[in-house]
Amino acid sequence: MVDSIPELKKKIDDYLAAHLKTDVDQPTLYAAMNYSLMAGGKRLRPALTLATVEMLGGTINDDVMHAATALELLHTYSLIHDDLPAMDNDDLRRGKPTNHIKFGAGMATLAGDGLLTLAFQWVSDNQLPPAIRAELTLALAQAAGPAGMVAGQARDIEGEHQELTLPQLRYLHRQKTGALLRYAVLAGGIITNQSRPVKAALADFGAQFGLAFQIYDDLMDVVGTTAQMGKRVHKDAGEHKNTYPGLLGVAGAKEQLHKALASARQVQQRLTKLTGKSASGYNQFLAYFKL
Ligand code: GRG
Repeated sequence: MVDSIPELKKKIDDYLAAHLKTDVDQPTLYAAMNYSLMAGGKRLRPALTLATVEMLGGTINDDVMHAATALELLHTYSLIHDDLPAMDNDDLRRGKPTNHIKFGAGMATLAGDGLLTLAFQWVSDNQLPPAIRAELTLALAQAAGPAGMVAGQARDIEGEHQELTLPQLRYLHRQKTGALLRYAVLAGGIITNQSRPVKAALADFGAQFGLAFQIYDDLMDVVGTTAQMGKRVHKDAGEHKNTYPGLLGVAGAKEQLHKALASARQVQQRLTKLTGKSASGYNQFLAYFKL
């Protein structure tokens, strides 16, 4: 039985609220890290990990929580750094002033650095079997680092001055947003010690979900509102960002979103065949995409 997303979110919120303080030894730094971490994120990434663990018959204990919520630390770092004046220069995130507006760019940079580093502490400092901790650490580094999210962000910055092709844009999205969501699902398979083919299918599901997620975010920048999104919208076009609606129009972007979702559903079926267990726990995540 898989918990609902609100149940998972509550577990994650409670765990983060209780555990961040122990590991941060400077009051302003703690305030800055805690400010963005507890600013009301949806917790989709660790929720995907926990739902995957439950779907595969695993139990959510403190060690699993420590490893799974590390990803939210890392995701929050990426948002703080993305909002900095030297990057996207945003003043609103999760419906609140961004970290550098509240704490200044120097402290915001350090809050991001602290969250990134602490994420690796949390995936490695728990009582899961050593081989599982090592595999999680490597997979997280590959997803978040210079062959994953950081590379995607670099492509994004450089791409502002050129029009990318659809395959280039898809690759950028896979790295920038998709890599962490792919890791989120894969991590559930690593924690429950699944076979190689099952882990490959989990990674595929996460990658398709991640692509859909970024296309949806692009679309919502065009058709959504600031109140819905908790951040400024209608920014991408003005900044000459490469986006799906910018390249294909709203209808074309919706078509690509539906394709990514159809692929994700196919992988869900493959997973059920491979594991003999229902993968319907993912349906609540696929319901996120409302157009
Ligand atoms: C700074 C190295 C570095 C990377 C930043 C992910 C990223 C790379 C930047 C974020 C840009 C962005 C807003 C992308 C759209 C998709 C996305 C990641 C949205 C935010 O994630 P949600 O919707 O946010 O899960 P919450 O606040 O709910 O956690």
